[in-house]
Amino acid sequence: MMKSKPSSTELATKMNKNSPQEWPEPIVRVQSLSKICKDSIPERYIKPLSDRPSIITSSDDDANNLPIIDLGGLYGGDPDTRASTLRQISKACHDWGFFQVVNHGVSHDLMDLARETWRQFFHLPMEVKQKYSNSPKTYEGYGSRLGVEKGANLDWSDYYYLHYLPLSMKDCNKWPHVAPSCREVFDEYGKELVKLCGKLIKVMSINLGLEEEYLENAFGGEDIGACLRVCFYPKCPQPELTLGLSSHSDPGGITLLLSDEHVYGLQVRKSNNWITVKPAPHAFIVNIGDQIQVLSNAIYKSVEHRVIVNSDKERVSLAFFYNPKSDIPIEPAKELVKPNRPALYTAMTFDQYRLFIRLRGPCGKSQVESLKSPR
Ligand SMILES: O=C(O)CCC(=O)C(=O)O
Repeated sequence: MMKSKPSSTELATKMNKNSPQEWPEPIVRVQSLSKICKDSIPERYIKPLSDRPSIITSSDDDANNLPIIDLGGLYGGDPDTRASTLRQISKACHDWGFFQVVNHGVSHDLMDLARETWRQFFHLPMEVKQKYSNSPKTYEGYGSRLGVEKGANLDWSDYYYLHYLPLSMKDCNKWPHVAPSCREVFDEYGKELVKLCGKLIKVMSINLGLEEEYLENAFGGEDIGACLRVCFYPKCPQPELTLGLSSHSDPGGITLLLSDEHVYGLQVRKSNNWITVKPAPHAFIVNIGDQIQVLSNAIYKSVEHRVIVNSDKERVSLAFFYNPKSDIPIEPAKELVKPNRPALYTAMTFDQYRLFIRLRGPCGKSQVESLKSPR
């Protein structure tokens, strides 16, 4: 008898049991490579021709930059301005899956301080940073690769990953100690961003025609997850051959990215082009992750993005991920399932889903596509 293909849930449960504990080979810090590779990069970092940044057009004109939305209109008390802001966000979610927000309520000083404190971390001596080295078990700490496939092609970046929520996962002792008050800065930054994500997810619920609290409750209410990945992209002698971060969509709910204001790098897929994002001063770049795509039954889509690197400038960015509680099944909202639009996805917990991502590393949109219900 022919054996039926395992469902994505069965596969993830099986993988959970075999969750990798160690990296498959010694970790090489890209920052160290950047110092020694003056003219060329090691072969492992060279991307296949079709993925290299140089052969895909990117548009630099302003009309093609991400929409910039002033969030002040949501809370100013004027119903027309509020309705117009909701519409702008709705349009951006449909058209781009990405937008920038300004007047978002997070202190500019805190944003600058958080980014510059993290920059300092990456400029500490290597032996200090190595004390925070991570493993693929939780990814928490200082890392240089995503995915555990031996011999895999790698990206030109190092990173630091830490948990904010749920509180049971938050362990400030695993956060780096860069300067006396740095952990307070990182803590305050996390609290402010959780608040902002809470506001944005309400707006998305309303725009989808759901109860204001729907998405937040589907994410687990008080028990949502939040984590930060700080990416460090060192200078690269051959930026045309590699990527700082390969094309991927974000696995979680929504992401708030604080980009390096002076060094471009993020590219977003729009139709068949890669658009290089020009960050507005003190803006957060917001994007929809795979879990919102699933909950909205693909009315909103998580969009592929990637990062290019520079030969003469390093870049630091802070990606803050607001995620569902790890163990509740995420599936399309019943209100968004209609006879002419059946549920596109089978339910899966975020824990199971994240394991897919962590084993394989960035893979375009193939991960969320793999969740599609068989038809
Ligand atoms: O560095 C960036 O601009 C984007 C980072 C990103 O996409 C990620 O960390 O998932």
